[in-house]
Amino acid sequence: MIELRLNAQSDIASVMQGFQVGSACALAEAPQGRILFGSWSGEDVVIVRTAEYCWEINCHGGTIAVHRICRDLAAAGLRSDIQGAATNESFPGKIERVTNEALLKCRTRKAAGLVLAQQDGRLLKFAEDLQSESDDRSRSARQHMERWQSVAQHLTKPWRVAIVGEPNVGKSSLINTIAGLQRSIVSATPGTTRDLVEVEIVVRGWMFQLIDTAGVRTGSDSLPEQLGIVQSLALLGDCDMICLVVDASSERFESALIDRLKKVEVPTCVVRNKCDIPSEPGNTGVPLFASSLDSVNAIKCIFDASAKTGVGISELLNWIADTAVPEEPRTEIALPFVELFGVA
Ligand SMILES: Nc1nc2c(ncn2[C@@H]2O[C@H](COP(=O)(O)OP(=O)(O)O)[C@@H](O)[C@H]2O)c(=O)[nH]1
Ligand SMILES: [Mg+2]
Repeated sequence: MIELRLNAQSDIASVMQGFQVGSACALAEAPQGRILFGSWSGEDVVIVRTAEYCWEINCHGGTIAVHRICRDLAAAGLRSDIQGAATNESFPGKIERVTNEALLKCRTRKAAGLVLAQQDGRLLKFAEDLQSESDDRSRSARQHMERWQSVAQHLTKPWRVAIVGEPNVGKSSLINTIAGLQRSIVSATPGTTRDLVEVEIVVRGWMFQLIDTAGVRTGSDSLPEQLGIVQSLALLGDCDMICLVVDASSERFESALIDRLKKVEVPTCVVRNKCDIPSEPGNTGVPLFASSLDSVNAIKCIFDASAKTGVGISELLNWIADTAVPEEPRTEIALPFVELFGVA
């Protein structure tokens, strides 16, 4: 709700000309307490005269709509106050609060730099673009939102990468090797005495959490079942990528695995671990496995690696970072925080 106070000299008809009042009663003649329905540059509003020179303007559409009306009123030289539970925070105030809260949660210099840069008025401009009456402007703002929302969200929380695979293929070893190579581990949750369950790492200034699914509450070592669990996590927005580990030296697969993989929509890579071990003579599993995987859409990349020698680890980390952030945000762009603009 916006409260508008005029003074005795104000010509209500001219200052409020932005209002299109649907009711028969003109604004200037409206008695106190009369509810008038109308619109303000396309925004539905309900206006009530609460005192001789005082008006209540109610609109929906959240803080952006309120801010826009206040801006128009200010441009007409009018003083307005925003009141009421739903809108007691102006949109610029909300931007400041959301970005300050985000800043506190940033754990890399890059994330903090991007969040800080958002405080220069660009989010307000972006909000106006979204609300614009020009189709082109609002369409391109919506496209911008779809493109950058995930990056905005992950400035303050890591992307989650589930490491799945049959027992003994080397999932825990891979995580341990990555943790050992990566100097910027942020946190590590121990599972058993040997295995890490979750490790947070930084790649190119972005945060990632690697999750050892065998260690994580799945209660199941069966790979198809693990994938089912990961898939449900993904549906909950709790898993952004899957890294499927197979043993390159004795590659084998069940059809249940392929069936499961076909249902997975999360970007997935296959790591053929233990590539340091020479393949068993006559092992035909490898090409067979690879060609079966061709039918799986979610699989974007297959590469060889060794948790023992470190071969292939940087490729894996590159794939993870490229998948999360296919295009690095330029410092001047607006990053649409969900808290401000909702979900695209
Ligand atoms: N030669 C070789 N051995 C590996 C490699 N990765 C894991 N291992 C061994 O494979 C066994 C199972 O590894 P682990 O990480 O516990 O597998 P997980 O059950 O999938 O977590 C262990 O004895 C590891 O030392 C690798 O890249 N090369
Ligand atoms: Mg393990």
